[in-house]
Amino acid sequence: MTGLARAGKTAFLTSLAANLLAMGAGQPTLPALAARLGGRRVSVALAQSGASGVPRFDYGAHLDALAAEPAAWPARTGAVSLLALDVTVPRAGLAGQLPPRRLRLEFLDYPGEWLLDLPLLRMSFADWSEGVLRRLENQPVAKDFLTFSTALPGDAARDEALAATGHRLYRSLLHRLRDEAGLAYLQPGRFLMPAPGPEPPWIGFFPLRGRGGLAGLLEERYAAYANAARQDLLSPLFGKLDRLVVLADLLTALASGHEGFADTQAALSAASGALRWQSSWMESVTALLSLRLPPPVIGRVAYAATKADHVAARQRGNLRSLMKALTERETEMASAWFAIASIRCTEDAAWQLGGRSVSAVRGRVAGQGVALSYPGEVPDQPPDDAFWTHPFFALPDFEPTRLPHARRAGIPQIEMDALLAFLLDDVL
Ligand SMILES: Nc1nc2c(ncn2[C@@H]2O[C@H](COP(=O)(O)OP(=O)(O)OP(=O)(O)O)[C@@H](O)[C@H]2O)c(=O)[nH]1
Ligand SMILES: [Mg+2]
Repeated sequence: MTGLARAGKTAFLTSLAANLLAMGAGQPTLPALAARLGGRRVSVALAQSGASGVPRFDYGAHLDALAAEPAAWPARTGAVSLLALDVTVPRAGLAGQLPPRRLRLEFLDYPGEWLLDLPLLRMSFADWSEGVLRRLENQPVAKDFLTFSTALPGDAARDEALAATGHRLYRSLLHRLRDEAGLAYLQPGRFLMPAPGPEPPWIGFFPLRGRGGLAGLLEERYAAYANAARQDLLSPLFGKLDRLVVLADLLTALASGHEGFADTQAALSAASGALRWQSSWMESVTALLSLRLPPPVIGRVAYAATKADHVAARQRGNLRSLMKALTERETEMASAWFAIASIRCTEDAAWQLGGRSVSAVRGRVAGQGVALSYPGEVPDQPPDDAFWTHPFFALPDFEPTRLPHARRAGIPQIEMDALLAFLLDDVL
C-alpha cells in the first residue's frame, strides 16, 4: 500500500484493521466484502510478529489516538511498517466441507517518497539532473540551491566539500518544497524518507549539469543510490508483494491550484509508469541473479482517491473517473479505481449557495465546530485551463469522527469495502 506523502496511508491501514477485526466479530462494517463472502463468516486476528525484521504497524496506538477525546489524526509516518492479519475463511460452495482456508494478509506501508525512486532505476544521472533542474526553475524557494549550482562551472573539479555543500542545500530545499510548498514530485525519495540505519557516504549527491570531475563524483553516487534502491526491491520483503493499493489525495491537489495539481499528476504518472515495467523487470533480474523461479509479480492494483468524504456522494463518481484518467496504463495487472474515505468524518447535506442548492458535506472542523463545505465541482478528467479560472476552495480540516467504540464497532468508511472485495477477490 503506497501513496504520496499525506495521501492517507496510515488512516487507511488503521481503518482496514479496525473494520476487518470488527467484521470478524460479526459487525456489518464492510458490506461489499461481506456480500463477496456470501454469508461465510471469517475470523480475523492481528498476527504475531514472530521473527519478522520489519517493524509492526502500530495499529493500537493509532486507533487509541483516534478514539481519544479530543481525537487526533495519526502523526506523520517515518519508516516502513507492516500490518499483518491472520484470516480464516470458510470455503465456498461444494468445497464447504473442506477445512477453512487460512490466510496471512500482510500490508506494507510503503512510503510514497520511495515510490518516486523507481523511475531513477532506469534514468541516467544527466537526464535526471536536467529534469529536476528544469522543474526547479520556477520555484522561488529554490533560489539558494540554484544560485549555488549555476555558479559551479560545468567542469568543476571532483571535490568532496563542494559535494557536501550542494547536497545539504538540495536536501533542505526538498524538505521546504514538501513542507511549505506542499509538492510531492520530489526525488530522490530517500533524501526525505531515509532508509533505516546510518547514512552511507554515497547519499551525498545533488542534480548537476556538466561533465567535470564533480559531476563524475555525483554520478557515481547516484548510481550507488539507484543500486541500493534496486537491492531494496529485490529483498524478500518486496519480492513477495503480489498486489498493490495506490492512494492519492486528489481533492487536496485540486484545492492547491494549477501548479500543485500538475505536480501531483506528474508524480502519479511517474510512479504508475514505473510500476508498469516493474513486474517484468523484477522477474528477469531476480531470476538471472539467483537462478531461481521468479517471484510472484504484482497481479492486482487498486487505485484509490482518498478523503472522498470531503465531497458529497454525487461527486464521488467524478473523483473515481479522475483517478482513473490519471493512472490508467496498458498493463497485465487487474486494475480497479475507487473513491474512498478510510475514516468518514462527514455526512451529505444540501446547501443554498448563491441562490442554488449544491450537494455539500457537513462535519466538525477543528476550532470551528460543525460546518458545511462545498469545495466545488470535481472534474472527471484532468482539468483544462478554464477550470483553473474558478479554482477549488480550500478543503476544511475535518476532525476525526467520534469513535468511542472503534475497537468493537469499527470505523465508518466509504468504498473501502469495495476496494477490499476487489483486492482479495481471488483468495476469497
Ligand atoms: N476527512 C478525512 N480526512 C482524512 C482521511 N484520511 C486521512 N485524512 C486526513 O489526511 C491526513 C493525512 O493522513 P495520513 O493517514 O496520516 O496520511 P499518510 O499518507 O500516512 O501521511 P504520511 O505518513 O505523512 O505520508 C490526516 O491527518 C487527515 O487530516 C479520511 O478518510 N477522511
Ligand atoms: Mg503515514
